[in-house]
Amino acid sequence: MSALSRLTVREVRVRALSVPMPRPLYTSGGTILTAPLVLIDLLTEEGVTGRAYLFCYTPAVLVPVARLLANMEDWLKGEAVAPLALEARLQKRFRLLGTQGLTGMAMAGLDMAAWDALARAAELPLVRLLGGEPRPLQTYNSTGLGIIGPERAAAEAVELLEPGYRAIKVRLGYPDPKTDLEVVRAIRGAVGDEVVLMSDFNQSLSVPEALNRVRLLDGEGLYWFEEPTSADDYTGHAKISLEARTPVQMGENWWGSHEMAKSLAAAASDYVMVDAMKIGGVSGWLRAAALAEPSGWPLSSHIFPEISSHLLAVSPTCHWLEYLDVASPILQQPLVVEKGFTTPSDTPGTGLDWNEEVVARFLVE
Ligand code: SMN
Ligand code: MG
Repeated sequence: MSALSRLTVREVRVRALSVPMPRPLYTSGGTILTAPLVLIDLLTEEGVTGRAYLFCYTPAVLVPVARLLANMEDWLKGEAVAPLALEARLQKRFRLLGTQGLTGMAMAGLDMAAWDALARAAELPLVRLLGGEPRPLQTYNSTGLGIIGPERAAAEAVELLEPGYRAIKVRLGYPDPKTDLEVVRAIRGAVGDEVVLMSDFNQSLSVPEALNRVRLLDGEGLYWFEEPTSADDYTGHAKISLEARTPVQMGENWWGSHEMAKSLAAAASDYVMVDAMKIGGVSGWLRAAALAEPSGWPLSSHIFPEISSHLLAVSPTCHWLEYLDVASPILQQPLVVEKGFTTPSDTPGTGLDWNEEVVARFLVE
């Protein structure tokens, strides 16, 4: 019998960390100064450990998410490391409460850690376990470039391209629409016409405001308009998509593939992007990739570049990998982006091994 068929959960080890961001993220939807991360180590009776991290957005939920995961340990001990079976069990446990928000985050973290354990037991990188091969994925540098005004944005854009990227993303949604225009023009002036420039409004506009903003910015050569209005307003997004010549991008806030299906049915956006955590881990991502495939919806990732690189490499409509780095300080082998391309790690699992010395420094609880 191979090791793969025998993995049994022994322990769920959870830690809460506050990790400094290389560049703080100022969005029109809020500011993130440090990365609140929950580290999950899924220990098995067979000695293999699966690992994953969760990005909690705000320190206010960091310890609660860690505590929630610890509370779930008793449900998992002695169970087989079988992500789909675990998901079904946990869905049942949370039926009355629901699986959006913190419960969904915890479930996704366990799913990612379980898949990591399976891939390690099979001695395969996740991408190979899923039937794919590591291959270079076009990657945009999404670090920084927040709501910092035209001059600073132009200078930062140049810095972000220096490692050899050809694509970056600017946060927009300034109170005065004219500032959005000034920022885009300042960046374009500094980086030239060839650079792919995505934009992200982080849900900051009402639909009528977004329609105005789109008219103002449509001729500026932006690659996409991301989340111009509330993430759950699919008809609003559809209206904006119809009006805009620039493709509309959204999806990072879908909690699971069911929400994605509703958004696709409403033709809310031209492009789609999924967040490995909110979509439900590896299992959720695979369903999302299957939904995007029949109509050829270009699928990009949202943060979590390490595991997303494995998942995009097996997604039929793979589009862009977002590189927004929050975990590299705590990793033994941070993800490498080479001249704007990322290749999934070729070691067993998803490529997450903690640098324990650094982890200890950022431990909150
Ligand atoms: C974003 C917002 C908050 C945290 C990380 C990233 C942003 C993005 O919406 O798409 O990069
Ligand atoms: Mg976004």
